[in-house]
Amino acid sequence: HASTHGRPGKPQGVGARVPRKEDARHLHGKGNFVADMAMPGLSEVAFLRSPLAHARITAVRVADQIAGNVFLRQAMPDARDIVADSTLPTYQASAQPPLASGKVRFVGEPVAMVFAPTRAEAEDYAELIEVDYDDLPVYADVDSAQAAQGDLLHEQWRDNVFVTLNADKQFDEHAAQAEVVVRRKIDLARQCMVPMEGKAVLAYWDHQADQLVVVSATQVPHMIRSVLAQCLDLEQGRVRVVSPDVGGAFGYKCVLQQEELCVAWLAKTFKRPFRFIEDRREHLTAGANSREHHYEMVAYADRRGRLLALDAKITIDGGAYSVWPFTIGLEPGQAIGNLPGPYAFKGYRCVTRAVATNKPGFVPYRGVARTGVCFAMELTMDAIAREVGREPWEVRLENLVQGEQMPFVNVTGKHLDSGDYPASLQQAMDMIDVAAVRERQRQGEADGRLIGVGLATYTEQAAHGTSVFAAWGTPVIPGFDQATARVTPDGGLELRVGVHSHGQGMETTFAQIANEILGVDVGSIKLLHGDTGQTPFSTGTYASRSLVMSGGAVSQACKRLLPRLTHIGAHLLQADPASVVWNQDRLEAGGKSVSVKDVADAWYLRPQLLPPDVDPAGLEVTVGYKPKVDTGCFTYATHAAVVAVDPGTGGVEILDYVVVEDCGTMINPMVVEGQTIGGVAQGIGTAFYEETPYDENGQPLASTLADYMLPGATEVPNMRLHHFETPSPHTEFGAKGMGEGGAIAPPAVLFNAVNDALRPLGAAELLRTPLSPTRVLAAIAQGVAA
Ligand code: MCN
Ligand code: SMO
Repeated sequence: HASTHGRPGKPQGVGARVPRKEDARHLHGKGNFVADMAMPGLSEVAFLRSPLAHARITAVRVADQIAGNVFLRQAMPDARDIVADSTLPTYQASAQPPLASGKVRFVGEPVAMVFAPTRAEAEDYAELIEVDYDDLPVYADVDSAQAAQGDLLHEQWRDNVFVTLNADKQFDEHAAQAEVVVRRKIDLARQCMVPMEGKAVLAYWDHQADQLVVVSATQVPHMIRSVLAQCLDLEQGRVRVVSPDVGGAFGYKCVLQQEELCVAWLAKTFKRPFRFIEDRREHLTAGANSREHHYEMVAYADRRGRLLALDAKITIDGGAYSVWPFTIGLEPGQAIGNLPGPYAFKGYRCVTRAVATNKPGFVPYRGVARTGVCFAMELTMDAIAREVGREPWEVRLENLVQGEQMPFVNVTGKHLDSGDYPASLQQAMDMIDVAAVRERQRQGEADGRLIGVGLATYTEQAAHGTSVFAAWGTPVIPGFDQATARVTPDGGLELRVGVHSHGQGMETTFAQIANEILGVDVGSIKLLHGDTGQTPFSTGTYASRSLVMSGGAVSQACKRLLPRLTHIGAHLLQADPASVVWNQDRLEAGGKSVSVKDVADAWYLRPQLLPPDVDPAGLEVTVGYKPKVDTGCFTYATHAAVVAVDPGTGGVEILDYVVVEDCGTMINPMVVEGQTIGGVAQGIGTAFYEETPYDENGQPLASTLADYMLPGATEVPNMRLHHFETPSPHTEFGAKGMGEGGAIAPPAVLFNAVNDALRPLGAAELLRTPLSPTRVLAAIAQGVAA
């Protein structure tokens, strides 16, 4: 690894491989998750869920002995439906009731809510509820939904389309120059996120604060407070949202979940504690889905493989409801804007739409639309290479934005801020040794397997701000993020941020930022996060924004504390403030020194020692920050893999996997590597294993982890990572966000590698996730037959 070891004199500062502070707690089983919490009088909640994908509810019968424990939509008139509105011109908003009302729109939609002292009892009660349904036509895929006549998902809509977006940038003039035209249909399966902890929420009434407290496994506590206050008709000050330890989120927990609203309503209504813990079956069948994109790509290129224009049609299966706050508009918005990725072509036409179907709603998932667009773009790049008879990397080198062109505004107006994309490709080729792979292919493998190499380069727009979100039309638009930094009476440091760390390691990395500026030992720095009662406002953790935004605010807050500490410290040393120097957390002058602790001691307990002109704001700062531009910073990477395909069984083994990534200055390279490796593991799942299939009646076919396959330790190979560190010109320390990137490229890389391996057999190209052995064998059979 090209590693950084902290700057001289700053062994815990920016760039240091500080072990994660949070790990000791988790490794010793001391984490505190919603399911760990105990409370006197706690009731557990279960939901009766729809067995049908699209039907009218004609009657509900609840046995008398459980009537007091069961709630239907009409019992909650004071709760509003969840409506994620958008300013996109063609957008049609859905109204998602907390419990189905009148009709159901997907299998698993909650119809009734039941509480009891235990979850088992609540489930038993739910079985005593009888519901009569009248079938409606089921739209289980985007084609049937778009062809619908009458009986739309949402009665008042024009058609079953949430939103349509169009782009046309000098398409005709550039396409007209083309010498070759390459067409591909490319599809990504529907899948779930499967965090270790599903959705979990506990709500109670704090009588002392006269406040509804909602303890929720969420990435976005402040936003959940806003929307719950709105949906429950409470003042914001009457709601506190706390996000405790969260067992992975990956986007699933950045939206309001209807169960969250239901449980909060119970606590508001009955002024006592209620809890809901999603089980695995609920997650896989009724929880949110993601990734399902369908592409029709037409690439116009010259004979060298230089892409001149791209025509793309992208159809996204949005499920039944648009999620709050991002709306389903986020997905086509990001897809249409990010499809060109790292490439410099000039002609672009794209129409993308999100279609409503009778499936659970579509939630952003690590990488968001970029996993889909990278898959489509990179498979198309390989298809162009085949067409013009060149190596895939040669074609990419023709098309990538060149290092000396940076900063570069691409065809969709993305402000690519820094870096050298071709250099990352070259580095990945060197590490994976493409020449050696080609030689090995010529020799053939003793065991009869076929070897293939694949690569993909992508951009990861991260920490994008106000203008970008405004263009996506979402009701929540991030602006400044704030942080509070406070020197505690014992000389430690307390940081407060409104984002939430649920595995990203911010308790460590934010402490490193503070250490870089104030020298306080990382062990004495405490990060308070994820509690609207204790932290300044932030829209939360998503879009790989926390480090740049909240970390930037931490940096700014510490920089404002520094002169105050210096001023008091110099006075204690009886030195001229201009003559003192900081060495770690000690201030030195004339052979004497005082520590941050001494300064804190003076401020809190010995005010007689303070300088007469001391700043009365003391040792606490709250400051807002956003980067110099709000167009985001563009992390990028090239991933490359070598695979071996067994043409007899269709089995694929990953022999080698390399990542060359550039997220600007790394705060902690070990954390960056952990984030990358975790993301790649998820990307391997998308490529090879994960799928939530639905039959034509809208019935989910993978309802347990026996049917829904996840990669385990044996499916995730060791990876070799290499870092470039091109600082972003727009952010504190030049750091760029990277939390999603690992999950973007693997499907593209692995499909390209498998297709490369299968070429000698004349196999059909594999263009649809997941890449199962059955599909590999079918591609071989199809190709040979053709
Ligand atoms: N980091 C760094 N140097 C950089 C960039 C990042 O050291 N140049 C560190 C940061 O300090 C932080 C981590 O890497 O500790 C990720 O930072 P960032 O890129 O800002 O991403 P966020 O913290 O905003 O996390 C969100 C991102 C998203 S959107 C998803 S989805 C995702 C992901 O993070 N979900 C995760 N990684 C996850 N990791 C875990 N374990 N669990 C999830 O649910
Ligand atoms: S999918 Mo990540 O929460 O942006």
